[in-house]
Amino acid sequence: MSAADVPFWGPDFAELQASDPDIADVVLGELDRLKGGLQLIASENFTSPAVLAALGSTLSNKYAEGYPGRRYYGGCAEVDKAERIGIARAQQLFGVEGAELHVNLQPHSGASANLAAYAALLQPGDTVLAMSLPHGGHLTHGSSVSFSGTWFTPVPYSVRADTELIDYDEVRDLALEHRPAMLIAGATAYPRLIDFAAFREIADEVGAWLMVDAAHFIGLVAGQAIPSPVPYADVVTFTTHKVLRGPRGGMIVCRPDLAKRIDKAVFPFIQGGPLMHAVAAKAVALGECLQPSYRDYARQVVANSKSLADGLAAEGMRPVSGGTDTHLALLDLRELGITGAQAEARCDAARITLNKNAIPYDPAPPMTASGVRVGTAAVTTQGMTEGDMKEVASLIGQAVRDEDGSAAAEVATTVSALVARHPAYPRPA
Ligand code: DSN
Repeated sequence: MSAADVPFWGPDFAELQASDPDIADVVLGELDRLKGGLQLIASENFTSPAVLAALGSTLSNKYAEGYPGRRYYGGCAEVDKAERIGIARAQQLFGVEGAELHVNLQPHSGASANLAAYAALLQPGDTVLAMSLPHGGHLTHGSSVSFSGTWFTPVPYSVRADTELIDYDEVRDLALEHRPAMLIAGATAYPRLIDFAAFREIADEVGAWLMVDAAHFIGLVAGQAIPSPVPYADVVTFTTHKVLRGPRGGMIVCRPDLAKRIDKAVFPFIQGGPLMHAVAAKAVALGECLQPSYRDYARQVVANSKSLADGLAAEGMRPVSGGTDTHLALLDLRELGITGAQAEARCDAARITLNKNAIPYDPAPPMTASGVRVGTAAVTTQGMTEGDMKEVASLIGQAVRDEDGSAAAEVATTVSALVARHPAYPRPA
């Protein structure tokens, strides 16, 4: 195709600079921030240029309420293709031999996916048994500030105080006592594998639905680095932008007999028109996950996470539960005498981005917190391996101990040198 044949469409940065230099500066500033520092927020990643191209495409213009072949608007032939391709890829990626899998690519976010699952399976007031927020759950798992704790009756389960692991006996006891309509497995700050078979058994014993919120770890499932919840759950909800490395958004997979309930809950119950540019970008990301290189990536994410947790332990930060099996680690900072909020701010000053996080049974309030959470999805995308994680751990150790800020510039310089060796979004050769 000659240059003249390339269709004029999509992201044109020169056009943005010419027509809106203020926002163009923000875009460049954010790219500098991403490229110039260490990105260790466990729920973030670097999407590929192909995903970004689909996101910036003219598919954003299209109204397509409904589902492929059954839309409330004309002109949907092309976006129908994108959605069908994405669904087929998700079925290939997450499907289990011999069983059909229904896929909904339209939730705008993980919270929307969860709201749709509640709407599909529950009545207002129903009881939901889920991990408590301070122990690693999510706002949509029953917090009083979310629909989940306001319109439904939450019963929280915790992790054990001694092992900091899910106590399946407690989950079962609570289920038998409260007879929930739904059990939720899945968390935002739980570094260990979850026993989905145990959850299934408890759900069956009390006649509850089992929803798995797999947002954090679904990318590791896609890369076959950890076991899948799909054979056990009635419904699996997730975001597409964490380890999965797609665009910001949500997705649901479920048993085929729940397909109509889930689809109707997503549209028209909680959402209107789907974001077809995001649906297409999800399809691109799912295609990338089907490549053999993505399996190597997922395995490396876990190897890096273990290495980073070990390195941080050597720096005096205690890994909650003793370590990690996934992409994230949660560190207790109390032995260092600093709070999570202080550590976050000191790391920020050294161009290391991570987040303060409550640890189980945290004596500090959430905005202070006694811990930090780190994840290795983004640094692994930029090609870092276990040896780099040792350096990252040492840099975090130096940053968090930097009480007066005098070391921040020097740590930042070393961070810059490290990320320059593994550039995010390198210029094409
Ligand atoms: N806010 C996300 C996280 O950081 O884990 C979960 O939705």
